[in-house]
Amino acid sequence: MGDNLLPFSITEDLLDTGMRGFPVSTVYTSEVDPGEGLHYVGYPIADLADLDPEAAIFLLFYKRLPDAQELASFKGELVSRAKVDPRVIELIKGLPREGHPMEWLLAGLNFLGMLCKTGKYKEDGLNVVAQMPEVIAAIYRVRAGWGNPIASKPEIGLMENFVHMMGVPGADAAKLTRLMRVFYVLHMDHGGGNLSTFVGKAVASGKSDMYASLGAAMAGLYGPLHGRANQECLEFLDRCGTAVPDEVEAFVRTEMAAGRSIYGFGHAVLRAEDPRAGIQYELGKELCPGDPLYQRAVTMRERAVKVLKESPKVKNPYPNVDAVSGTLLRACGLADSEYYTVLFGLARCSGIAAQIVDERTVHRNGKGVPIYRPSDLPVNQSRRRFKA
Ligand code: NMX
Ligand code: MLT
Repeated sequence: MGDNLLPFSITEDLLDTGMRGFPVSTVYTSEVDPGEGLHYVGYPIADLADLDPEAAIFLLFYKRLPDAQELASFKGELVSRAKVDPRVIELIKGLPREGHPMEWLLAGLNFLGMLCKTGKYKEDGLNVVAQMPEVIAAIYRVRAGWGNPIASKPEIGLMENFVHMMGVPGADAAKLTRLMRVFYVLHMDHGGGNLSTFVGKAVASGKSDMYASLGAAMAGLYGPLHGRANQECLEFLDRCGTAVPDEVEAFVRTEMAAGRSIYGFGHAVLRAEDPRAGIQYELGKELCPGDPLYQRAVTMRERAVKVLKESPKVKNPYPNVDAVSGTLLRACGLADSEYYTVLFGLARCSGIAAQIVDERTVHRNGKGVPIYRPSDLPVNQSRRRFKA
């Protein structure tokens, strides 16, 4: 097995578990407690939800909250990095409508990498953070057929500018901005072991650049059990078609019996309701209390949990970050659920970029962690043994 540094031996029953419970790296940005949920640099997420997104980004990159002067200067820095090379937007305009918005996002990251990379992890990481809003807004406008991209005004603020560039037809910009600010902060980071972050850091460990590493991470986020669960969850609520508690419960039972996922529920690490879900249920009371789809999600909070608790195999029956986010997005004007994962990606790129910067430029006194190369337990090797 090569260098075995573990103080215990790995047996077959510990494998094929998706590495549950195996620590794979040190992480300075965030921590996920099974009971209490997400913390950024020691702060519970509930205390940060109303923070300026720029202050939360500063926190993940510098491991402390900025004072007023530092925040103003960091916002200025992001403004100075915000200009996207116009060739990237032109290339986005040529992408096929058949592609999923996340496939467009992967292409957008590739275009940025091809045309704009400096090869320095922190530099590129902060550039991605500053430029993603314009890239995602362009993806939305071009693919949804809303018209040409709208000129960026980065000085108005990261999410304020994003909502401005989206120019969502018929949307209440103030409400959407309020939602996107909270949505961004909640979705930035979730420890180091979640699929997209783990993959992004693994790819970066081979010294791939920031853009390629984030592209790999976003490919992981695209999966319906991971980031695309927010799209799936909205479609699941649409199919449910009712907010009547007994009917919602019957729908969940039918889905379970058919072997389908109950989207927005369960988690690999959490063993209680995700505080990010709780924050969004509360936000719904402010933004769209009477919205029928929101009501459906609220009923689901009670009845899906009841049904999932009856299943002995489900370790966590409670709502996760995706349980209600789509209902808020739709109520605030973003009707098409196909785009919800790019909004997750917009935020998650900042946390993954911060973790990649740490792993590549801070850990081991700045040398970075070595290339990821875990071991495996060879099975069914009889042919090789026979030959030997
Ligand atoms: N609906 C149906 N089955 C479930 C659910 C659920 N919500 N949660 C767990 N299970 C099943 C799971 O598929 C597994 O079945 P099997 O043994 O037949 O393979 C069994 O229960 C045990 O799974 P757990 O150990 O409780 O959960 P695991 O860590 O494997 O998976 C999730 C975690 C999040 C992938 C799982 O709970 C799930 O599929 N949830 C629905 C999708 C979702 O909402 N994902 C979003 C996660 C957050 N994010 O944004 O990334
Ligand atoms: C999340 O935000 O919940 C995740 O990225 C999924 C995880 O932590 O496994």
